[in-house]
Amino acid sequence: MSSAITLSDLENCSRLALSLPKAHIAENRKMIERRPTNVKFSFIQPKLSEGALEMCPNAWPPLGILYCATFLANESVDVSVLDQAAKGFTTKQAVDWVRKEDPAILGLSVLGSSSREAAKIARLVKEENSELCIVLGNYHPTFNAERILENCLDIDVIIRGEGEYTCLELTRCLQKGESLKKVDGITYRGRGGRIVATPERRLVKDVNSLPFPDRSLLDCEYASRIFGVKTATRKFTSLLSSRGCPFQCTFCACRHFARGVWRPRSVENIVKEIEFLYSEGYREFLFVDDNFTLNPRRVVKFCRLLRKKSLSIEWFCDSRVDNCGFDTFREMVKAGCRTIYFGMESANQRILDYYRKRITPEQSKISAQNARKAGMDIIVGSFIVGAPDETRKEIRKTLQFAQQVEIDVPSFNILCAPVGSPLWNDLVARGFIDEDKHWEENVFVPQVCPTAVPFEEVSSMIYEYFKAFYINPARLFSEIVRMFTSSFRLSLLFSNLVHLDETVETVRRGVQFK
Ligand code: B12
Ligand code: SF4
Repeated sequence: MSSAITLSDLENCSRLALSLPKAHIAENRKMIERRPTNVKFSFIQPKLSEGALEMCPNAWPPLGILYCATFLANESVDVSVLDQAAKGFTTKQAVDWVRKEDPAILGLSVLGSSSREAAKIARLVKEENSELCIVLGNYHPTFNAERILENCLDIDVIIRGEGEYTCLELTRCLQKGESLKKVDGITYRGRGGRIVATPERRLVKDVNSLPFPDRSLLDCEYASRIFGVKTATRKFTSLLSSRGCPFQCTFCACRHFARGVWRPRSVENIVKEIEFLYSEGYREFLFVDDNFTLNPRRVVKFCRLLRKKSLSIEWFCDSRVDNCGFDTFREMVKAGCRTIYFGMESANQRILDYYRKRITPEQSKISAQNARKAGMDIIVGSFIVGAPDETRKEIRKTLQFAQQVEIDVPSFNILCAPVGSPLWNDLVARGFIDEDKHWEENVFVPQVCPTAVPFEEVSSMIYEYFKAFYINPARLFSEIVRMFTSSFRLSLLFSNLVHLDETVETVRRGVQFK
């Protein structure tokens, strides 16, 4: 490997600078920030660690590292990207890929369920090349920066929060051999192994200024699968129309990560990205925003502009149940929105209040009815069970509620406490989560909290519910009728049948409630 950054003392890092022609550096002092460089930054989205619950294998492209890599590429940094799970790569194959790419900096995008795999890759890569700079980013490292550096000597720098500008500044800093102290938003091992955290980086103010993530950096196709079932039928990708969310639901770390600020892209900018993707053959789109429908007026404006472009596309998004009415849903349907995913969470106001969700079960009912009336093809209701102190009766009430609301697909989740969420902090304070023990995993509340219904019991309640839901003759009949009035549903059915073996296999791997 040819990379040349010395990591024994990152604050004094200079070998990368020395590896560039000296005359070139001297000549271009002023131009140094924009000059082409031989610094290569490779990114990996590691697969889930062994034993982690796999819900949506190979579902959607890793937009986070695509945003960072595209941003760097636009600044003349050489980049490459690997989605380990989508490529089906083993740990060894991922390490082989790094050897072949031979970067100076390796960035790993990590959530709780992939943190052990990321550490494994870092270990093996460092064994081969101790001079490679290994950087971690995304939610898990943001909230565990010090702990990771204390526990994992193979990792050199943590990028906290949004990555685009920090990656670029880090790259330039390492290249020039300057002190990392200047780079906001990082935590690293400084002189004598002391852990240094620089000040928070400001959030990207103008999200329209960011380049569209270059999906061609990845050489794999995504099928959009939920629990193994294909949810898109044509060439598919995900995209992001806004960042952040002003709400503060207990189970969500978004508030802490994006500091409660919602930053929308302009509708013109979003439509421009869709038009570009359309020209690349993409026809189906999933918005992965934290809060896509926060401003219904913006949604309507987006839908109207999109319709003017007369593109033959379909798209899907999440929505809260408290901010859009029939008229907004109607505009969305007319503009090609086929599937909507509502965060309904619970049928019990007490539990909704505990989650600080600021909705009522009645709002969930009404939203689903409005979406149905507006002609939405598929309505997904997402629920969470297994909260501390939630009773069996309350769980059953939510399961029954999911039968009563106008949804086509119920999505049941057992409550997780992600690091960075208020729930994690609450369970740590109550002594149910031991940070030293649990920091590297995806913590399901019923597994750690004695006042929750035990995990296995919640799982089997959900499993029994699913059996009842899907073999309910009245529901089956209405779903079949809807199938024949919706070309989208028919094509989905067809698409899953054509790849039945694949679908069955991924469902088998994805559904582990049994
Ligand atoms: C799509 C998605 C998924 C997909 C992942 C598909 C994929 N290939 O990305 C699927 C469905 C598989 C998934 C699963 C899970 N997810 Co998820 N997911 C999302 C979602 C909706 C969008 C992610 C995204 O693309 N964002 C857009 C990009 C631009 O933002 P970003 O990823 O944050 O990236 C920026 C920074 O984080 C940083 N960055 C990211 N990676 C890297 C890497 C490097 C090297 C650097 C320097 C910087 C950097 O720079 C980026 C640009 O600024 C987010 C919510 C959200 N809107 O972000 C939740 C979210 C990330 N998921 C979350 C959770 C909890 C999960 C699950 C644990 C759910 C579960 N109960 O099983 C699993 C775990 C998966 C795992 N690997 O561990 C939480 C994470 C919270 C936490 N503290 O970890 C989020 C934030 C949702 C939430 N609000 O709570 N998820
Ligand atoms: S769950 Fe949704 S509404 Fe609640 S804080 Fe997270 S992103 Fe916002």
